[in-house]
Amino acid sequence: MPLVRDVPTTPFSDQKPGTSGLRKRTTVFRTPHYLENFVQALLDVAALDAKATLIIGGDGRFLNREATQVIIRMAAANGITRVMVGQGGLLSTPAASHLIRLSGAGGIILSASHNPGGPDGDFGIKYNAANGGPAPESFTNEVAKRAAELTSYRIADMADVPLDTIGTHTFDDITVVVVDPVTEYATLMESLFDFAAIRALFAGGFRMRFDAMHAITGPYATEILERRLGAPAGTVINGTPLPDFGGGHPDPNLTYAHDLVEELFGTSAPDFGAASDGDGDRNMVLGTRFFVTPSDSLAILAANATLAPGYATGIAGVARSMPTSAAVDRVAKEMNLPCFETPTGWKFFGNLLDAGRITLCGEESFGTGSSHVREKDGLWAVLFWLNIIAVRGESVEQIVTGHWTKFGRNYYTRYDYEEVPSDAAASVMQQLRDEQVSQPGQTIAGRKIAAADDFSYLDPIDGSTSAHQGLRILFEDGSRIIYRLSGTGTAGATLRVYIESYVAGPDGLDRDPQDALKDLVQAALDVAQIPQRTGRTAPTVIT
Ligand code: VG1
Ligand code: CO
Repeated sequence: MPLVRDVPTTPFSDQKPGTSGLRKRTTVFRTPHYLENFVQALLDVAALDAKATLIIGGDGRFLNREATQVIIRMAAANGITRVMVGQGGLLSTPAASHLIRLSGAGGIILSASHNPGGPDGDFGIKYNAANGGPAPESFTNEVAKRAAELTSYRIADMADVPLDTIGTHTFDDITVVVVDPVTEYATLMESLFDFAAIRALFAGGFRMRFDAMHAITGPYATEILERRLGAPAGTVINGTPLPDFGGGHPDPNLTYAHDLVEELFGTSAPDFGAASDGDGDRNMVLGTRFFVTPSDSLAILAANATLAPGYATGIAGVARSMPTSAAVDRVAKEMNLPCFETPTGWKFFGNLLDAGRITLCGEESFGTGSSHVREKDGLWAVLFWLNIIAVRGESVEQIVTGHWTKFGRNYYTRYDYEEVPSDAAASVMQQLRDEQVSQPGQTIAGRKIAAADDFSYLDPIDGSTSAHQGLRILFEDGSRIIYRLSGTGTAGATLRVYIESYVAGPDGLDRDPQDALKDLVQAALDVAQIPQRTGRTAPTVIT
């Protein structure tokens, strides 16, 4: 029996209330006892049965390996007898979710998602429950409370686990099963999509580029796209996970996935481009010189769901986060499907998925997913698109413009102001709330306001309420302006402004979104006095 030590520590109470895990600068996680304190709090609140299996894996960023070893030693000291971990300590977030559902009672995911990594970047840790999804707010608030009162943690004195060696490693008190991180996930994808049709597509000369951004999806995309689906070698770029993501910002958007965007908008552009984020749960989809907004992507997947074998019998319903455009609502209406509007963050979809009320869900922030796991899933969305392209025999652009012709187009843009001083960001929100600057009946940018509120969600499954989820200005013509503060930033505050306007067509469907939304964007900035209050004349990122 290895020695179990009770190590004294000072309490840390750093978790933002309501967030699904802890995301901080790597330097903060390297503060003595900091990681251990949080892990002890997680293990205390999770209170796993001794026979239960704990799944552990991360996105390969700096500290992933060391943290994995620490968690295993702490699991052993806390009476957990079986742990399953991805080889090298790696698992994408959706693959971890799948493994938890297959063989675990819960899991610890090491990632700060799309935030940069490395010694000067960010690190993160979160707990997923037995359904494979991010733990609910009640759990995470309990963890934050526990972390703030802990004065010691338990850790076993045991040898390092050979994380690179697949197989079962037995120690005195704990069995550690090291698995290939890709195999089970790839099998799940084969069960959902028409691999034969996609293979034929590639065999017919269809050209694709997948940018793994030196993050976790490299090994997954290489195995699935190049090996199982026969896409030519080199289809996957930046495919080796690196501790600092090659110095990049592993966020698949038009700003950060620049290699991919340059190629897809260049002269000999391939037919299809896609990228995923640090931990593999996000996706960006591009056609030849054509960008698909994530909100449209969700709507298009819903409208075409039955083309994929995994959804051939139809879908139960759909859900989108509040700031996501209402494009999917129109599809739901046409298909006579239930449609839910939830606060930002995947945990709200979990209850609806568990209850069988929805099959597909998504967010404007490049996240789409389904009932196959309880996280959003980047590569899944990419394979779904490939399946639809293969069956319909149309280009990405044809599929999207055809969709607009049928359903109309929700023009959409998001402005992000990153690292704004917290008090300035708070004052923007406070002013909007207090002074009630937007009133029903008032006209902004030629549009009449129908309602203005602070979004609150009543969970139809567990009856819990989540209030203050974003300020909304809703216009009579269906346009919307939304203001929200990010819950995932690690420095200062990130202010997000979401702007949407609907055009039914048949005219006016092919405008540039920034041009189509110009007046509404200006109005959104004016109403919130963003330049005056934040000193920012331009956003950090426009999507
Ligand atoms: C952002 C996105 C949100 C997403 C969250 C986690 O949150 O806007 O839609 O669910 O990141 O995604 P926020 O609070 O910063 O707006 V990930 O890929 O970091 O798990
Ligand atoms: Co992510």
